[in-house]
Amino acid sequence: MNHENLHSGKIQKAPESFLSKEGIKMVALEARQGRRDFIRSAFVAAATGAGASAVMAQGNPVPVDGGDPNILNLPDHSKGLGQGVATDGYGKPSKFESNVQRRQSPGLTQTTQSSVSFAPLQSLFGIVTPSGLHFERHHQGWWDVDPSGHRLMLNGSDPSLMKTPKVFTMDEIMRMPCVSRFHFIECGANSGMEWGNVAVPTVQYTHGMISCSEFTGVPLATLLDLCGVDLKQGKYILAEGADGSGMTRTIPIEAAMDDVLVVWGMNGEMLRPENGYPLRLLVPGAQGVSSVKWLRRIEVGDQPYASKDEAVHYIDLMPNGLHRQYASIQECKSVITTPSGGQQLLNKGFYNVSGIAWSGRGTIKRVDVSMDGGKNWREARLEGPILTKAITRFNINWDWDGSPAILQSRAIDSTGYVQPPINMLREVRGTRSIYHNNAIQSWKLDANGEVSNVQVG
Ligand SMILES: Nc1nc2c(c(=O)[nH]1)N[C@H]1C(S)=C(S)[C@@H](COP(=O)(O)O)O[C@H]1N2
Ligand SMILES: [Mo]
Repeated sequence: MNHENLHSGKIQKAPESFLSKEGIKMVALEARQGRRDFIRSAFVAAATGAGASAVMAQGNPVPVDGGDPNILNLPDHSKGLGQGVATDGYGKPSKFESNVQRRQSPGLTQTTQSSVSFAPLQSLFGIVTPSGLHFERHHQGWWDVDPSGHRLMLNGSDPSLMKTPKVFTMDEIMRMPCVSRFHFIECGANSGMEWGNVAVPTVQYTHGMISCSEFTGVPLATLLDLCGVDLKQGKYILAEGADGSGMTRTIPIEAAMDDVLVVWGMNGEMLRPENGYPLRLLVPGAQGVSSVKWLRRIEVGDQPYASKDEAVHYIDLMPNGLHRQYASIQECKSVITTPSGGQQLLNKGFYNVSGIAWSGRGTIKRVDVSMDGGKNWREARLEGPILTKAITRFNINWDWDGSPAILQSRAIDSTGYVQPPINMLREVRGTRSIYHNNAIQSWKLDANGEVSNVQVG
């Protein structure tokens, strides 16, 4: 009898024990005889006992030598009847994953409405942030807005800037030709505490104000075209949110006509209320504040608006005392998420060092990783898909010899820009900034395996 091994893609002969009613006994016998593949046979015996399929029976071969003998003790879930389909209608993570949560930083003032929750980057894989773990930033709390009452208005600051201003319902917007794209949203203040040499303990709090999702919506260009925007006079747009924060942001018309989206979908379903349900702006590559949530109005103007969120907030205080304004693009950046601050390596040996990289200007071209604080660098593997203005996952093999180390990652984007060391960035931008820290992050690994946040270079 032949059947397919789904893991190796090879056709294999079924082991004898698969056909045996006395599989478990045979396994024990094989173990005494020191057969290397007895664990696979044990799976076979267990699987047939529980009535499982031959495919499961061909699961991962595990070498026997020194293997955990518990593999031979069948747990209840292999012998009994499982639960029926989940009755709550919307799935939840395993109870064993309940520590994977968005959290408020212990280093920031805890308030109920003007708040931030950080994504648990240390627990995530790949490039997509599960919607329930997307970081949150609210200037005046969030609302679960009724879509049937929600409206979006497009108008000109002067009638000459837009021929036919319009008010859209959600139904009207969702009938339009839509696109789905993966993009990150990163708060301009992500990693902001590090400017002042404050070593925030974990990657959740140093970098957890970035998330990446597949967003679905209509290009803003489609709406602007529909309303007859005058692209000769119209130089900027103002995006306005429907929450009490009076959130308004200026966006250059070139971006508005390029890849800016008016989105309702996030990771295959409607936006979550805390992320702007039912409608938000998404300005790919720009600091998060430009992606106005609960979007209610787009105005076309002929000059920047200098609203409170661009004249008083979201400005960078430079060493010479001047402010840098409208610096909205999130420059190329990366961080190692495993291992990272607060984690502990169990012993020396092999580790898959993993992290994320992104650039507000395009795709990630390369990520280098150093284990000695930036003296030597090795190129990491970039895992696909590599998408523009989205998170890219990188991995690199490492054999830890048990001695202290300093782990760093350095990303290079499609424009050739290289992520800078923190002190190089400080030379240009000083130490008084809050926003736009895209410096290389260093994790110190002690001989006892403890990982902590340090500033190097
Ligand atoms: N209307 C409105 N839009 C908003 C905000 C807000 O408070 N109100 N916060 C902004 C900020 S500062 C950021 S970083 C992002 C955060 O998006 P998220 O909460 O979906 O992660 O939304 C932006 N859009
Ligand atoms: Mo933000």
